[in-house]
Amino acid sequence: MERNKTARPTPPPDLSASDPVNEGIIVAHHGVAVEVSFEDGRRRMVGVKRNSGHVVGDSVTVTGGVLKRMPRRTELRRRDARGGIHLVAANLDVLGIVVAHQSPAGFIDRAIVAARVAELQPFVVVNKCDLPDTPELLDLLKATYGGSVPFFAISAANRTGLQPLQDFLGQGHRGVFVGSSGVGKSSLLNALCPEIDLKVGQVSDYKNQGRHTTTVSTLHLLSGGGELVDTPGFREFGLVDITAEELAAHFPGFEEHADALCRFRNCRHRTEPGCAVIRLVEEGGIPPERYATYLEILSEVENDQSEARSKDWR
Ligand SMILES: Nc1nc2c(ncn2[C@@H]2O[C@H](COP(=O)(O)OP(=O)(O)OP(=O)(O)O)[C@@H](O)[C@H]2O)c(=O)[nH]1
Ligand SMILES: [Mg+2]
Repeated sequence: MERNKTARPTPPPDLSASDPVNEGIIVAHHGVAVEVSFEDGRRRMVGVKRNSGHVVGDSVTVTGGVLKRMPRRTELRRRDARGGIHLVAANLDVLGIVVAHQSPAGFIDRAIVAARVAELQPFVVVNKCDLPDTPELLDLLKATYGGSVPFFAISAANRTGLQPLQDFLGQGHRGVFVGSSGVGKSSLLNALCPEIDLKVGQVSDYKNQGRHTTTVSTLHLLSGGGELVDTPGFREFGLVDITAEELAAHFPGFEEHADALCRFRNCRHRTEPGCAVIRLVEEGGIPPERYATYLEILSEVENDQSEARSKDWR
């Protein structure tokens, strides 16, 4: 019988179609592979391209070794000192800003604004409250941020102050801890949930911000409820795609006075007539150093906006 020359060879059976579609969450990112935790509790490493854009917290499906990302509910981005943009994690509800020893100038403010714009609830954790130099820092930070965001004073080493944070996270939030290297993010996670047993830095009270103990972001289920991502330390929380109006609305400390309305709805609190923020600074209701920090961040945001606009024109 003459062969039909136009007939195509029979395609191989589509094995992937018979593979079950497994839904899971990325719980660790190792550059060219991610660890996925599936709904039935299994875990598996799945290969990805370097810089594939996947991040811890991403909901994914895995079919026959192929990973597909689902749309994100929230994403938190930051800019580093060299201008590089990083995704911190995906599908978060809360952002835990961890500090110890010193208040990293502007870091807390930028992180709070970034979280609020991304529709995450920010909170501040002051760790190492057992150390003698902490009470002053605690007073300063509490006065600055205590009225704006949930605020927790903790010693991971002595396990004091943990219960209020446990109650907060136990409401079912997925959160992330960010902050400089050595502030005790991994130690806090271990204190909240000892089974996690993360590696922590060697010296118990070192102030060296240069050494990184955690090198990979990892997501953990807390036994008291909620989920937390531990991240490698970083010092820069540069804002990404934030407008001056968003900064003006979300800068911590200004929202407390939201009822003292500015004349203009989109007031940037710089030179506008009838600005309630400027009036409050003059009357002593807002400390001048907080206003100075605001103006510094406002200039950055305005520069970014005009750079973005001139790129659009090119
Ligand atoms: N005194 C004191 N030391 C602490 C406390 N919490 C953590 N430390 C110590 O601080 C050091 C750094 O802790 P880590 O948990 O590794 O800090 P980290 O923020 O995870 O650091 P990176 O992973 O490098 O970002 C370790 O030596 C801890 O033992 C605390 O509450 N009090
Ligand atoms: Mg760590």
